[in-house]
Amino acid sequence: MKNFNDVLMKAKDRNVCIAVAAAHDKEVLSAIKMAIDNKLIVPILVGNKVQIQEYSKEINLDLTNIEIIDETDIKKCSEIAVKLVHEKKAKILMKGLVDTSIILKEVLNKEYGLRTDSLLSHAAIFQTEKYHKLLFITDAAMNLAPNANDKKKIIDNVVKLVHSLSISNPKVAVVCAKEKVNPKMIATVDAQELVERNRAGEIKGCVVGGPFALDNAISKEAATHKGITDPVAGDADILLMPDIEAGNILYKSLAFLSNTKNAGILLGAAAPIVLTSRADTDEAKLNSIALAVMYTSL
Ligand code: COD
Repeated sequence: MKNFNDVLMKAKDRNVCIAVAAAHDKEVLSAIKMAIDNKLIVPILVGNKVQIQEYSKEINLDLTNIEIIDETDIKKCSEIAVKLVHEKKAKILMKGLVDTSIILKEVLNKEYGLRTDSLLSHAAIFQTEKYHKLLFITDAAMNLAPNANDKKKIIDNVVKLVHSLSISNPKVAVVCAKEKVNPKMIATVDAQELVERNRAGEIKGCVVGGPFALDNAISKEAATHKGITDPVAGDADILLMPDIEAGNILYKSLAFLSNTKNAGILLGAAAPIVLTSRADTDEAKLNSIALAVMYTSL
């Protein structure tokens, strides 16, 4: 799959049940409407019912057959939506008008959360005319300063997502500030370790390359200019970012400063979690729902 349209087409007619935490948001409801129209989902909306009704009227979302759980407190909304997934009444969780850290704390709740043995991590996906395929960026939203072991688990999570889109053996670029290993720059040391673990067969289903500065990961021209011959250089499917600040800044730069389409999803939990920034467009939220639908059918 080369773009979000391909993903949307594949995710059609699956009607997967999704629990939306703090659904009282016009962009969220607009994405839900488009997802219903394409038969992607059957939603359960948790949030301020009066506001949900008002926004739905404005965007012509027919609420007749949609279950609404009336709750105004956003932490409680998150708890209820997480429990719906925990109890298997829904197969996908979606973040609505709620802070990422608030919903993540509910997801991590030991009693009713969605923990598994895996590390939870976020993947953002971008489509841009400036790049020849979908670009996956991880982790822009969950893990603050992952160590090499965490990074291995973050790669495992995103590779599984990429495989769900029928993209085999994706190229993972470990992004740093330069392409040579410097013991004082931990990200470059981690990159070297991850490449070795990939070559040893410990990190599977992908080809890991690095360290790379960002330009060498995504531009063949830049890589060639610097004499880099690694097959991942200039052709990365996945950018593994050194920490949350770098990941998040790249995500926001692409989303707000360039002409891109994007999506965001949290991986490694008991169910996929649609996790976009509150400021993201309804289209980004729809793309994220489509990805989550693809992932549930793994
Ligand atoms: N995967 C699995 N379990 C985890 C993970 C993870 N990625 N992170 C924490 N846990 C478990 C820990 O093992 C522990 O048992 C429990 O959760 C609490 O861990 P703490 O004490 O590290 O976690 P918190 O509650 O202080 O913080 C967890 C958050 C996810 C809230 C925190 O990591 C966070 O704020 N992340 C960034 C969210 C954010 O603000 N993003 C902004 C960009 S949109």
